[in-house]
Amino acid sequence: MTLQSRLSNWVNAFTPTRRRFLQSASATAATALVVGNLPKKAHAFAYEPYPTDDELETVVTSCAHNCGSRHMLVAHKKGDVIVRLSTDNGTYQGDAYGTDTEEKPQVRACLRGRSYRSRLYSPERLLYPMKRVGKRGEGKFKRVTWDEALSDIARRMTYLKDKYGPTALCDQSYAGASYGVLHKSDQIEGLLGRFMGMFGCRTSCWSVPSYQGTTFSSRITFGTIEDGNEDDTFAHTKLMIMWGWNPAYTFHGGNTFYYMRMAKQRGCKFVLVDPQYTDSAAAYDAWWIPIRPNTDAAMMAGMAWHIWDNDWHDQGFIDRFVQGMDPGTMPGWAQGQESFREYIMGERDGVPKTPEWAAEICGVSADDIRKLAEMYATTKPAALKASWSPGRNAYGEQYNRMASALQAMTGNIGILGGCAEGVGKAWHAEGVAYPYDQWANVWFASIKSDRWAHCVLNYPDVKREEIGIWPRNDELDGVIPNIRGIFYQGSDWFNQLTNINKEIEAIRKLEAEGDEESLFVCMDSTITPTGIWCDYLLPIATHFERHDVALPWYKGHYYIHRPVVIQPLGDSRTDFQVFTELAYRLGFGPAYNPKATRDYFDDPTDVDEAYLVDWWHKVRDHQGADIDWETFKQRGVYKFILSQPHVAFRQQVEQGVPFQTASGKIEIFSGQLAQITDWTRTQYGYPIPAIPKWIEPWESLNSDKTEQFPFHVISPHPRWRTHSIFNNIPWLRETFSQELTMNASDAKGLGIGMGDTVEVFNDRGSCIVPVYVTERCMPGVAVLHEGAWMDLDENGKDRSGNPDFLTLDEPSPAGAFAYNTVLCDIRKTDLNHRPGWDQLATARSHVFRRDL
Ligand SMILES: Nc1nc2c(c(=O)[nH]1)N[C@H]1C(S)=C(S)[C@@H](COP(=O)(O)OP(=O)(O)OC[C@H]3O[C@@H](n4cnc5c(=O)[nH]c(N)nc54)[C@H](O)[C@@H]3O)O[C@H]1N2
Ligand SMILES: Nc1nc2c(c(=O)[nH]1)N[C@H]1C(S)=C(S)[C@@H](COP(=O)(O)OP(=O)(O)OC[C@H]3O[C@@H](n4cnc5c(=O)[nH]c(N)nc54)[C@H](O)[C@@H]3O)O[C@H]1N2
Ligand code: SF4
Ligand SMILES: [Mo]
Repeated sequence: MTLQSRLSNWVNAFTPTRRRFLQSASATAATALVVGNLPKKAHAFAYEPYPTDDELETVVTSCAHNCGSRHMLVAHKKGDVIVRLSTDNGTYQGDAYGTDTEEKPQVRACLRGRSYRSRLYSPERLLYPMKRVGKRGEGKFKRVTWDEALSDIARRMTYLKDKYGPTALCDQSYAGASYGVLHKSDQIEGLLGRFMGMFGCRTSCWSVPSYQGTTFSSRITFGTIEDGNEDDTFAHTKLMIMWGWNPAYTFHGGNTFYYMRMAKQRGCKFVLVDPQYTDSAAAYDAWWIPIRPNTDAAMMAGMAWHIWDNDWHDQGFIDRFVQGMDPGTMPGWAQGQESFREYIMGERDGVPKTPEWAAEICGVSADDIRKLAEMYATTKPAALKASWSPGRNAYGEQYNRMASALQAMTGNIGILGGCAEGVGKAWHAEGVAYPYDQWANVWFASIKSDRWAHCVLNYPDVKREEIGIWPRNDELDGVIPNIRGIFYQGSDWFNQLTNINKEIEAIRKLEAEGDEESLFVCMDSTITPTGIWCDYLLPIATHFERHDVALPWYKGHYYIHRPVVIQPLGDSRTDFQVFTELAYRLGFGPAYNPKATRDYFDDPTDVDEAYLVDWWHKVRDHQGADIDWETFKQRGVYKFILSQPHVAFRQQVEQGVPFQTASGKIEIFSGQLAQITDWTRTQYGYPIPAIPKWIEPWESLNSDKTEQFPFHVISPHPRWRTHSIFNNIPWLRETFSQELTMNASDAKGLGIGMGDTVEVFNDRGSCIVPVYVTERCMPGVAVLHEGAWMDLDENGKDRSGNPDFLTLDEPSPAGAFAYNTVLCDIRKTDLNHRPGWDQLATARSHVFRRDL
């Protein structure tokens, strides 16, 4: 027998033909009949076969959310119902089926995107405006009309502004609706900021949970957050160090894995520095270096020492492009101040940051630190991809700045196959289609985002540095905001910010002052944990139900058209419609949405299209897109072909264009920081050294607090969710579940076995979750993914396993959320874990949908 026929016999043996399948199906049905003794006719098939694509209408659109990428979804619909979703197959930009090249890759959806139908039509979908009737957090609402909801909200906004001033309402919108050009949710370009700014009442939130430490580092060092290469450059690297980066789970671009596999095929070596051995490490056969969380800056300092000690640094690069790397590159005005090299070699403080010194702190052996330093300094080109997670820590900014120093001292910046990330924003998209003018991002106070509860609880006895007030040049400078309410738009921040118990305390404090004295509004497409704590829930049309264009996330160079695929479900409206209508009620409708008239609330079609057409003109004029709007709409996607791989700072390094810093150089010694004299008058509040330094975090495996709380919890991002989005989708929870991952020796020490349920707790809170026991996580560390929908029991204990009951709301000076700076203890419990609200869907929708 040939191999071919052996194979086909083998395949046939396992593939039921339709006939065989029908026979066995009716046999099962017949058996059931006998058992049930019902004289009914057996049906071979309980439902109609699926319609084929040619019976359906096909519409190209994109997936959404703050998930690390932006992929194509293709809706196949019957009437107004999406019956199937597929993704890019190469044809939608007019190419042959299967086109998928290095220059023009397909943007294929991940498992979350492909399950989107179940989010769209989920029982948790919010269909009507709802008004709270129980206590905050109790989850009791009644259905109201839009008119009732918006008149009451407008009235209460006016009351709060008049009584408590222009800081009374806090904007906590975030990136849930991110990366559309028109329907935006975020602090800087979002629709809510402009709405509240025009209204004249807004406390904004300036620190970003994702990467404030990293952003700070990129801006201080390079003068920009656009320090990223496009993903195809990874295919050209010879050494890839994944530092706290797990692209198999947390995407930072749509096709990262494809290009990294290409690098692997071309002989690239991979290293992972991470407390856990990740799927990315497994995929690329990486050398795993387990590191104690929140000690990365120390390990990097040890590497820098070893590189200098062996003269492996690129002095030519340093002399041309870097400020303050060594005494010779210090600016004239700062002569005599400590340079980075002096710090590392211990010339001022008498502590050389040797690999041995670092090993004590980070738990990696000095030999391994030396080995990695040598690999990085002697392999050209080499990519040190310093991801955001290790920066989501106390003094996380120091880790990212230290990484930039390593990248610069080895001359791996601005070259193909190198890497300067950092934030990693690469190709610059034309991002805003709605009126973005002098009213955008107007605020009357701006604070570190996870300090609102602290501010409410301690008002007015709060020092400006405690909440990181951003300075102003007017009489409002330093005014402590009197926060009386929050608008959540595209954000589940009540569930996602640090120290949820403190947020609960704050919201209850306001509630105790009476219903009129505060206002919490949640605009979302589903019922969310945040919504449960709000006074109004406003149903928002999803990106399948409104007209927009999707931008790529931090990487990628394409646009995807998002038509109205189906009509908005229930009574939902777009965010833009809601703000426009509210603006009319508050007296500034025409200014807020200049292309609209009052009937925009009923039909946004022409106005949205007009904004998008204007935007496409900009794309054509500024970016050279060579098709018109109608053709773009018809194809659904426009992929730019770049003349060469996009490498950040290529022009600076190849042509001597100055960097965007004040000195025009890569500032390892920051001129800006060096000149600050009164830190309390900056948004940072507390001192930050002018050069990158190791600073001991307030809790870690090295601190005394381990006697009480011996485990360090990190909370990376889940593969099966985008933060909290998709937590209610059973399909996705069948792929992965919320678990506490811990080392086998630790579990044994606690008498805990695989699958046991534990309580993870510290002095801030606790949560209940099952355990996954493994060797893939280093001893002393426990991993608990962020984004579970908090689910409090009658004793106020979270049964969902949400790590933000454990995190501290004390941010790093530069604003980094310290999500990964958490000690805790773990004990076995009889309490049961509740994985997702959909288990209670019937009960929940009853509570939410009945008329109370
Ligand atoms: N412990 C811990 N906590 C963390 C993190 C961590 O690492 N550890 N990471 C943090 C990070 S980096 C982030 S970015 C945050 C994310 O925090 P969030 O931004 O709060 O998280 P999401 O779950 O993405 O919530 C977005 C919400 O927007 C809604 N939404 C989506 N589209 C639209 C729309 O068009 N309009 C409106 N009005 N709503 C829409 C979604 O339904 C969802 O409820 O979480 C942070 N929390
Ligand atoms: N699937 C999915 N993808 C996403 C998101 C999502 O929710 N789901 N969210 C998106 C968003 S908004 C963001 S901000 C990014 C986040 O992107 P990242 O910050 O890169 O992602 P994380 O998953 O938090 O962490 C990545 C790795 O860092 C490790 N790590 C944690 N603490 C430390 C530490 O102290 N030191 C070291 N060396 N390693 C550490 C974790 O074990 C994990 O393997 O992801 C984006 N992509
Ligand atoms: S990575 Fe994000 S945009 Fe892409 S399919 Fe998954 S959830 Fe959707
Ligand atoms: Mo994020």
